[in-house]
Amino acid sequence: MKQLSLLFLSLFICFSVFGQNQTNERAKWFADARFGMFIHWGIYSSAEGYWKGEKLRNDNDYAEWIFYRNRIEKEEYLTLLDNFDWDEIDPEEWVILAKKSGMKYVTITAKHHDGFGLWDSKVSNYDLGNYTNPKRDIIKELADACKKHGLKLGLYYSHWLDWEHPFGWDHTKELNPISQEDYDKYWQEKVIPQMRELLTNYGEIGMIWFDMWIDHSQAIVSKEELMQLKNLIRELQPNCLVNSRLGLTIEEDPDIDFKTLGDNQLGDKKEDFPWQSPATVAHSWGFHSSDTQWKSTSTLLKSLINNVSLNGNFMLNIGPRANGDVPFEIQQRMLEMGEWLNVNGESIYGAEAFDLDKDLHDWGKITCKKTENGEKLFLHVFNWPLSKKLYLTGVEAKPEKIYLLADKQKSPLHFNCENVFTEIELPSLQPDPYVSVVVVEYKTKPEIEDGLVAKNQEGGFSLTPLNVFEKRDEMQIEKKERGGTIPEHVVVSESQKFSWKIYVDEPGKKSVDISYSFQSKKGSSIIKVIAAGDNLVHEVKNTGKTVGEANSRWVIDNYKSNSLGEFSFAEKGFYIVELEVIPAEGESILFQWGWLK
Ligand code: FHN
Repeated sequence: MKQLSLLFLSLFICFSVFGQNQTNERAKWFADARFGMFIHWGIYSSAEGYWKGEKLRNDNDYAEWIFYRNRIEKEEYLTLLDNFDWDEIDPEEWVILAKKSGMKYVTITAKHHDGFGLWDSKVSNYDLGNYTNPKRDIIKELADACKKHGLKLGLYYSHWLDWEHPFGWDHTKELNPISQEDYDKYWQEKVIPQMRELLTNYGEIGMIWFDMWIDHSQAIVSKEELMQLKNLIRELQPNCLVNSRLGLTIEEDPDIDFKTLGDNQLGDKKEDFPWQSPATVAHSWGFHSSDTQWKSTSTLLKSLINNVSLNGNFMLNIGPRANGDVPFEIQQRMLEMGEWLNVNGESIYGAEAFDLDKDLHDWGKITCKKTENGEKLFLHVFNWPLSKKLYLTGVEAKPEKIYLLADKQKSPLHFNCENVFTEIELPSLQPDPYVSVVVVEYKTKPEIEDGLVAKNQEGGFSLTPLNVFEKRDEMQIEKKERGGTIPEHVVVSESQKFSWKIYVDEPGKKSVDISYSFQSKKGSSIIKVIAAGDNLVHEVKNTGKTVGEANSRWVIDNYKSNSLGEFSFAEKGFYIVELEVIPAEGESILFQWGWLK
């Protein structure tokens, strides 16, 4: 009986938190901040991806891994410090760059995997205090600069890996394992006391950013050690955040503050628990002289917006050089983001995901914010429509006012709103570089109509297996293959129905096209479309083969769009479009998508 009540209680908790903001008090500032700076800087910065003329030994060219990858001796590695120009190095410049870029926090590699501390650590000889004269303490300098400029300070601390300590973990120990007891010596004599130093001597620490990407059950570090570390943080700085790469699962310990996605992994679903993507501007985290994979400002800005539109944060990395300089390519992009945020920051800081499906609109992403007078939606227009008309689908309320966020006067944009459909008239020139933001104000939080297919920029409806009205999760969608030359599709071997819900704002005739691949020559397979009280029947035809890639014997099934005819939508309103794919016995139709316009 007791067990049963516990089960009900946990189910109740589960359902009652579902869909609700699960940000704890500590993490509120973080969820509001949305955008932060990551700094990978250490001895490796002066190697610039090369050791004695040899490039880093791994195609995953992370410059900060050179110690391990190129099998460098611990003492010889320190000779890299000879290239540091201490007169030039000024962490305040990084903080100023963060501030100008619109970032609200800075997280630096206090100790990366090489085990070298960027402060004067009393419990290790492998840190800046021992190798600079006069002594430098980068953590202190950065902490002071953050305080001065009003940014939060985060410290990256490599807890699991430490390549310098005899009992720290490096992957060669997979060949010559060390005992749990020896590993615990490293933990008790380096990790715990260093963490104590960092949490005691530098004022308020906003977050400790751990880095461990496998479960502790497959690693040398134990759950008890991880708990000890987390408890120490809670004891010394109760407001300090801890990320999920500490290595405990949320089931084991729900008391972590935010999830960390994979490196450069952007969000793809709305989450109610705070989360963050760590990202690089090129590929490497530490400075690498031959890394040229610079992402554009547009890509980086859209990554930030994407994450905020799903309740996530974006922490973008700089890898300064050994003289403290931040590569021009990084500065340029970050400053451009800062300029954009200067105008449009209201749609990012303190903004949240809106309830509509993340891919509903083809023009961009939506964030929202509660205000004193109601609710604002921020429509981030990635692609300014040629028609100068912006279609917002799925919101069941009449806006109070619509304007461009870049327009200080808030001059109203003309709009027309019917039921769940709002058509906004845009000026012919988009006001901002990269992305412009249209603000839609409502009196209260508007209701939404879920499951709709939005009218796209061309004025049609793209009906795909992904945006069906019902049983979306049950849909067996074959992923695209062969470099995308074979598109996403559903293999239909027995009669199958698909349905979509649309809102028609412009009554009249609309034509329907269906795209599929069919390789049999036998007749009698059909596709039927039912809408607006009418139906169209199409005899499925062989679509033949095509060449996917030139000169490489790349022959693939052809997917072809077929015109089926027209429906007459007599009135404005909601309609269900139903498609029935009916293959003849023993045949398969590969259904791709439908188009209604
Ligand atoms: O191995 C590290 C890497 O050097 C870098 O610090 C990144 C940042 O997220 N974390 C690890 C790999 O995931």
